[in-house]
Amino acid sequence: MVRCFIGLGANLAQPITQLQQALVAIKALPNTKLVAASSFYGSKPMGPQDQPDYVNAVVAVDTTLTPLDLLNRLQQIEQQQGRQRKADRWGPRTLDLDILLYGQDILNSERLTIPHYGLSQREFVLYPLAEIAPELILPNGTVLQDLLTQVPKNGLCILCNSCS
Ligand code: PH2
Ligand code: MG
Ligand code: MG
Repeated sequence: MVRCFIGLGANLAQPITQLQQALVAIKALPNTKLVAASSFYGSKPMGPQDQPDYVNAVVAVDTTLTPLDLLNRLQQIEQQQGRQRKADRWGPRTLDLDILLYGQDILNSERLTIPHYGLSQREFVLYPLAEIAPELILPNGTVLQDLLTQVPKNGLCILCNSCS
C-alpha cells in the first residue's frame, strides 16, 4: 500500500456538489482506501481572474494502484462529472483531480509529474494538505510546515454554512 494525496478542485456547476460526488467516486476506487479528507476550502482563482472562485480540498488514500492506473481512474471520474478538456490553461472546470504525492516517489513522465509541479506554491493545495498531514515531509526533504510560512493564504477559507 502506498499513501497518496490527491487534490480536488472545481469552480463550475455547483462546485461543492462536484467535490462531494468526487469523494464518493474516490471511495469506490478498486484497491484503494480513503484514509482522510480535508475540509472544503473557498479559494481565489489562480490564473485568469474572470472565472468563479474555486472550491478545493485534499484527500489521502492508501492504494496498490500504480501511479498511471490511479491517473486513469481519476481522469475517468473527471470525465464522468462533465470535465471538458480545453486548451485554455488554468481555465474554469467542473472537476480537477490531481495526484499531488505518491508515497515518496518522484516521477517525471509525459503524463505524470509527481510531486505535482504546483504543490509547493499553491495555498489551496498546501493548507488542505497540512490539515490532514501536518507532519508531512516532501520527497525532496522539504518540511510542509515550512512551506506554509512562505505561502500566504490569499483569502483561502474553510467553507462553512455561513459563507457558502
Ligand atoms: N485550478 C486551476 C486553475 N486555477 N485556482 C484555484 N483557486 N484552485 C484550483 O484548483 C485551480 C485554480 C487549474 O487546475
Ligand atoms: Mg489542477
Ligand atoms: Mg489536473
